Amino acid sequence: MSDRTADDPETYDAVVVGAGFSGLYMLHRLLRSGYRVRVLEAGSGVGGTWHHNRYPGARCDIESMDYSYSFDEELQQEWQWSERYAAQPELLRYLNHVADRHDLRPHIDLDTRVVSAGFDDAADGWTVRTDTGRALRARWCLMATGCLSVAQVPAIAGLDRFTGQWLHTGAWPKEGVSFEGKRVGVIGTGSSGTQLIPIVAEQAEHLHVFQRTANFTMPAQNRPMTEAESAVWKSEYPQRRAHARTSGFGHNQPQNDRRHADMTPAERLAELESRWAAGGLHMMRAFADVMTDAEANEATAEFLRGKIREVVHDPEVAELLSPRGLPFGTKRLCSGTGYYETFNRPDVTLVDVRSAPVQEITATGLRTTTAEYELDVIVFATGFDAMTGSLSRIDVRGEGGKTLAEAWAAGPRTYLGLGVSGFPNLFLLTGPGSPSVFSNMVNSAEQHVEWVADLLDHAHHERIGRIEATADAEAAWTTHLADVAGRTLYSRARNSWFHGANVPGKPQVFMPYLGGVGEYRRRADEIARQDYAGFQLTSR
Ligand code: NA7
Repeated sequence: MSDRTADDPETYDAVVVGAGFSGLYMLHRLLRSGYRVRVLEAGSGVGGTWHHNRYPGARCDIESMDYSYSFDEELQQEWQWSERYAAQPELLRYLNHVADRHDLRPHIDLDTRVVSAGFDDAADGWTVRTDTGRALRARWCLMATGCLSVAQVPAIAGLDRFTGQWLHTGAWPKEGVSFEGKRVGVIGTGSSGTQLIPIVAEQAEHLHVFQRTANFTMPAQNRPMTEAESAVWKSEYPQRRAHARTSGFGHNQPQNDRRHADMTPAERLAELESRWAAGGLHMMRAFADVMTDAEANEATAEFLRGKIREVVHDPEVAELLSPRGLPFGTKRLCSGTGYYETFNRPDVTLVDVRSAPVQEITATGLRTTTAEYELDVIVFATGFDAMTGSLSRIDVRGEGGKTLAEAWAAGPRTYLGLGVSGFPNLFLLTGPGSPSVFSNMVNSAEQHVEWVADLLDHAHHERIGRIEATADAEAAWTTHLADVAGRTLYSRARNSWFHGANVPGKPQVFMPYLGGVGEYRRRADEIARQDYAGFQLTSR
């Protein structure tokens, strides 16, 4: 159903930026509708997050049976996940399989970074330029650039002088890294750090963990996925996928609908223990009001501190590992294996860089305000310029040459996290303002892809050449987003990447939508039914 002239080999109906979960499915959907599509991917392979995050221990924290595509019934019946939570190599194999299975590779350019995207008012289309010197033209520009794809290495003085090896978890070398016999320092104790630390500890001669903020790390309770367990899931997929789509977070973890105050002390304890035993992110759903009521939240936090004290032998280390001062869950809950146990090892030292910050990297290690550490390898598990970082690194210019950086100077403003006023025919997949990182990303990616694909099909049939979020719709959505976040404890914990606090100079705005995956989908579908209310659709 191509609607562009095909004379110019670099003219397409749609350009998709990124070949991760969103980009691959977007490509598949558009090809199925008969569009001419090109996908541009900066990495040397498909897979996005799972191509780049190859650090030892990298693993999804949503169960694989949920964290997988639902659009291909045969695929979801055939694919056998080996573990409850798939590790990075298996996820990457899965995404490569999808690329082959649906013959997507001929439409993807790897090792191709998009440097700019400019809207041409007269042509109602975009020109997308790459670091390989190409200029692709397309009516629709679809940003599938990921929420956590720009690695954030802190600006610590002296890194250029370091004579050892340094790495960031989010840009891990394909050939891997050996820590055998090495003195290793890991900076950062978020999801990546807490997954990596137990594995590095097993190999390194000595491991120093430089912790600025303690995070709660749940035992993942990972285990092999038996065929029997998998068969039950597969037979129940119709109901389970349907449930995930209308749930709060896009997966099948059960939610306790009772408020903390409405339960007896014995019931609360039983609930918390069962969540601990279930592992992973189950604790986030322990009480209906765990993220809105300070008492429910603190009870959960104190239960977890008790678990840390049970595991960690040295009471001072246990206390240092115990998060305080931030409500439970307002920094992303971590899920790992053997994390707290690692600090009982004689060859692992926890260093508090909150009270004595890292001052500089030296030629042979690292110096805090109170001590110096000799290191052969420094691993930065220091996170990402989340949600907007991948977009802000592209020079995106909309109507009248206005840049996205200007439009978002005070923080991202979107309509549904999908459209931006002043940037017609540009769609963000799992963008800021959508549930995205507050959901099973695969579920959210599928929902955005299907919503956008339906819109583009509608545009084709109705001969619509231009689609743009109105300023009013964008303003109302931005207000709604902030109102929803304001009703939760997240508004009390501004020191997180959800607010952009981890990137110096970044506007401090709560970026993901907290209204829930089901509610978000309901609203998005309703908007589509109302002829895409809030978007201005203009005929060609
Ligand atoms: P996160 O969750 O952003 O964690 C980064 C960690 O690095 C966190 O503990 C930070 O401490 C720490 N950090 C960052 N900069 C510094 C400096 N300069 N000094 C000391 N410590 C520092 O990133 P992850 O990769 O672990 O996880 C990202 C998401 O991926 C995760 O939430 C899941 O959704 C999957 P801070 O808390 O800022 O004090």
